[in-house]
Amino acid sequence: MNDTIENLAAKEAALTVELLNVRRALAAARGIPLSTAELKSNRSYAFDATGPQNEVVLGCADALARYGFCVVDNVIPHDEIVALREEAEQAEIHVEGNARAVREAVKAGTPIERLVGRKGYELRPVRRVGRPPKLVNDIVWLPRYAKHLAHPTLTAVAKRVLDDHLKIAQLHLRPIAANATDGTPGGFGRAQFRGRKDTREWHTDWPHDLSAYGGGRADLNAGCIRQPFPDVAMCLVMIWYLTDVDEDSAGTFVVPGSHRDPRNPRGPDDDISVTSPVPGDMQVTAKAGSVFIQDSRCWHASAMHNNSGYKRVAIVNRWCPWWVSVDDYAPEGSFNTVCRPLDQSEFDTLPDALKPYLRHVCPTEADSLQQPVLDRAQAAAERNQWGFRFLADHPDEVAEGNKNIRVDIRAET
Ligand SMILES: O=C(O)CCC(=O)C(=O)O
Ligand SMILES: [Fe+2]
Repeated sequence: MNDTIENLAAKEAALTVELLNVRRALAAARGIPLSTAELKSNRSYAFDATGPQNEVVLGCADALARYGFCVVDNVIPHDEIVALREEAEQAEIHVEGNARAVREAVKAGTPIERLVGRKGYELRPVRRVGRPPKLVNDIVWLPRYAKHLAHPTLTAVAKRVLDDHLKIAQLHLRPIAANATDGTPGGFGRAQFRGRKDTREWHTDWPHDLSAYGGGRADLNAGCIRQPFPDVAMCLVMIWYLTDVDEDSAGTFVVPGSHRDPRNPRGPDDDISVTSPVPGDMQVTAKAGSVFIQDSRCWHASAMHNNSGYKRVAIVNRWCPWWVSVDDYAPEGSFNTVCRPLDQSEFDTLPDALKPYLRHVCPTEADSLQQPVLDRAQAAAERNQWGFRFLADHPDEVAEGNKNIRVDIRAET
């Protein structure tokens, strides 16, 4: 019976290989793709919003755990897409114009606090006392989109994966230019690097964005989880495509399964080039009106080429559970996209379904934990009280009360 450590280790290794093979066979039998090529062509990362909600939610949660991303098709009704796209195009002009005006005024020497309330500058006070104002939340220019943002299936996915009380930590547009008539190539990022299909801009997103928006600058660094990342989903990034996307029209690049890899494209010790393709990477394919959802740990990139002839129009939001400190750092980050604020009247005009997720960005709106979080705390408090009632009522049985509870201290390996 008393096997040697060597024999036991050899048995463990053999069983591990067998287990892996059985799992692969099981995955294949269940229709789960084993290669990126298969995943790309069968789109088993995608689910139809018009299907039964519980199935869509389970499918998305499973895809997020397995691949690090999923797509929900048909979130926006077809007859709304053009209007939302036009609204986003107009919003882009407002957002950029506002940021430019504020930047120029600050550069010319006006303290940013003095621009609040001045015509031509849309700045709002933030919740944290002593912090400078920030650019207003982009949602003020997207009232039509606001009606769709708290989509019941998407919020159910986010609640299942993250927690019951959610915050929209960031919301912004992410257009990707088409080829311009002056010869400037389409794509994301600096014009000099655009146009090539064989280059990338790999990163993971906040709070797993290793350079944390500010690098070594204490005034701009928004914080980042330390490597290796714990295996916990802390943020879901939702990209609402308002144009069709594929390999020619700026579908998001992803590396399936990368959310669980201890390395990171920007990891100082990980020997990865952020600008080179990664074997097994792929671009998402989706119709306008679909929403791409990814775990913030998934390695991904905006396409640096766009040969479709049209600009990609998309809106990004980052959803976090209540326990992620979405707005504590980057004390001078007036221009970043973190928790851009709303004033009370702007908050009041949001659709009721959206309010719980943006309450935290309105400084005059009271913010507290939401009902499901309270319910589970109440259940825990009652369970705690039960233990003390048990002690009071059955003092002779207490010592034996947990005799069936076993906690295993043996290490996995
Ligand atoms: O443009 C895309 O498809 C990806 C955008 C992205 O990476 C981001 O906003 O964090
Ligand atoms: Fe990103």
